[in-house]
Amino acid sequence: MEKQFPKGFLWGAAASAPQTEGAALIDGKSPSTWDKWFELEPELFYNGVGPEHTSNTYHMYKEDVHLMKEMSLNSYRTSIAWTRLLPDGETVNPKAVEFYRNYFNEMVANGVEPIINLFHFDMPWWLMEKGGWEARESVDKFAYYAKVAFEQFGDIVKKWATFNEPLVHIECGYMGDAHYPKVHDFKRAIQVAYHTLLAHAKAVEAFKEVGIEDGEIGIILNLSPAYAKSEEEADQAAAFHADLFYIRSFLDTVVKGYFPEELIAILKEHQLTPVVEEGDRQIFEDNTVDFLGVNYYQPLRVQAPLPQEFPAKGVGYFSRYYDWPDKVINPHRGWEIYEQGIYDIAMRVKEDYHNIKWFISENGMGVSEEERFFDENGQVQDDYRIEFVTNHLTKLHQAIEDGSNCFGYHMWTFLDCWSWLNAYKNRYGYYRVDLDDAFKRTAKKSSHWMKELSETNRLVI
Ligand code: BGP
Repeated sequence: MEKQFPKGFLWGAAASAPQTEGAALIDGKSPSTWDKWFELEPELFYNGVGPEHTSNTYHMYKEDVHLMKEMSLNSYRTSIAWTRLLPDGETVNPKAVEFYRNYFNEMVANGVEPIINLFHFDMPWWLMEKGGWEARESVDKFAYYAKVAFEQFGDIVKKWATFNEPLVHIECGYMGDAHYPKVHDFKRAIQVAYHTLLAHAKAVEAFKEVGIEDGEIGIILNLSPAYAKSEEEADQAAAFHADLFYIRSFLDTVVKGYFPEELIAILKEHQLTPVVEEGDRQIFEDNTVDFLGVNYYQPLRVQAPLPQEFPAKGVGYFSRYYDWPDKVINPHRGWEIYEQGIYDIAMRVKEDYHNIKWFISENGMGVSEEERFFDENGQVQDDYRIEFVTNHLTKLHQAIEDGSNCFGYHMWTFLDCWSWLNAYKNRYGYYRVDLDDAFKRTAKKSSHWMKELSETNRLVI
C-alpha cells in the first residue's frame, strides 16, 4: 500500500544547539546551566560526557548540511544558543553571528529550510544566578535576545520558534532532578511556567516589531494525549486534569491568547496564582502564534490519584500514572509506542485549535547500545526505527486526510546527539556519531529509507 503526502510537505529532522554544536566555551560563548552543571557534578551525566562533547557541528556544519542534502531533506530545525549570541545578555558576539549566518546560509543554499528555535533548555548561567525563569527580569532578557536573533538572521530564516517543550524545563527543573536547579516546589514551578509563557508572548511581540518578510512564528510543544484508565468519573477527572496542566495550559495560551478558566480557578483555590503584572493579559491576547510544532513520543496513561495533601506532588494531586497492561514498549528506551496518539493529537489541534497549521517537530525512537545493530560494515541496521516512523506516518497521513493542517514531519534526530543527563545513552539519529573517532558520521539504514520518502513524498507500507 502507498500513502501520498501533500506537495511541499516538509521532511526533516530536529536538533538543538546545546545538543549538537559542541564548542561550549569557545569563541566568546558564556556557560549555560548545562555547561556549569557539568562542571559542578559531572558524575550525573551518563558516562561522564558533558556538553562540550556534543556532535561538533560548530566545526562540522558544512559536512552536516551536505549530509542533509544527500538525504534530500528539505528542512531542519535547530536552535541558537542564547549564551553564544549574547554571552552577557547585552553584547552581540560577532563570532556567533558569523557562525549562525554561515550555517543557516549553507542550509538555504542546499535546499534545506532552517526552522530556528530560541530556547532549548539552555538558560544562561549568569541569568540562572539571578533566579532563572523565576525572576521576572528573565522575561525581558529573553525578549531582547529574541529581537536580536530576528534582526541578525531574519533575512535568512523565515520560520521561527520561541521555546522547545517549555513543560520540560519547568517540570524537570522545578518538580524534579533532571534539569538544573533541581527544585521541588509546585508554586515555584507555576511561577516559572508563567514567566516562560510570558517570555514566549513577548518574543512574539518582538517578532512583529522587527517585521520579517514572509516570516512566521511558532512554538514547539510536547503534546502527550492523556488517556484515562476507565470511563469512571474519577479516572476521567484525572485525564481532564493531566490534559489541563500538560496540554491546555500551554496550547490555549499560545494559540487562543488566554489561560484556561479551569486552571485559573484551581490555582486560586490552592493559593498558587503566580505574580502577574498589569498589562500581561493583553500581551498574551495580542501575541498568538502562526504555527505550532508538536513533539510526540508517547501518551500519558492516567488514573484517579490516591488521597493526599495538596500540593505535595503538584499535578500528581489530580492524577496518577497508570500502567496500561496492553501497552507496547520500545525495549531499547522503555517508552511506550502508541502511534494512535499522533492521530489523536492531530485531530485535537484541528478541532479545538482553529485547525492551526502545525508540524511534527519531534518524533523518534531512542535506542541504547545501538552498536548491537551494526552489520559487518559497521552500518546500523535500524529496521525498528523504520517501522516506528512508518507506523506513525501512517496515522499522520490519516489525520491529514481527515483535514488536520499538518505541513511536515521532523524526526528526532539527524545525528545521534547529546541528550542532557542521558548524554549519548539513547541514540536517535539517521546518522551514527562515533565519539571515539572525531565525531565521524555514518549513515544508518533509516537514512536511505528516509531519502526515498522525502524524494517521492510516498510512504510505502
Ligand atoms: C525530547 C527533547 C530532546 C531530546 C529527546 C530525547 O523531549 O526535546 O532534546 O533530548 O527528548 O530524550 P532522551 O535522549 O532522554 O531519550
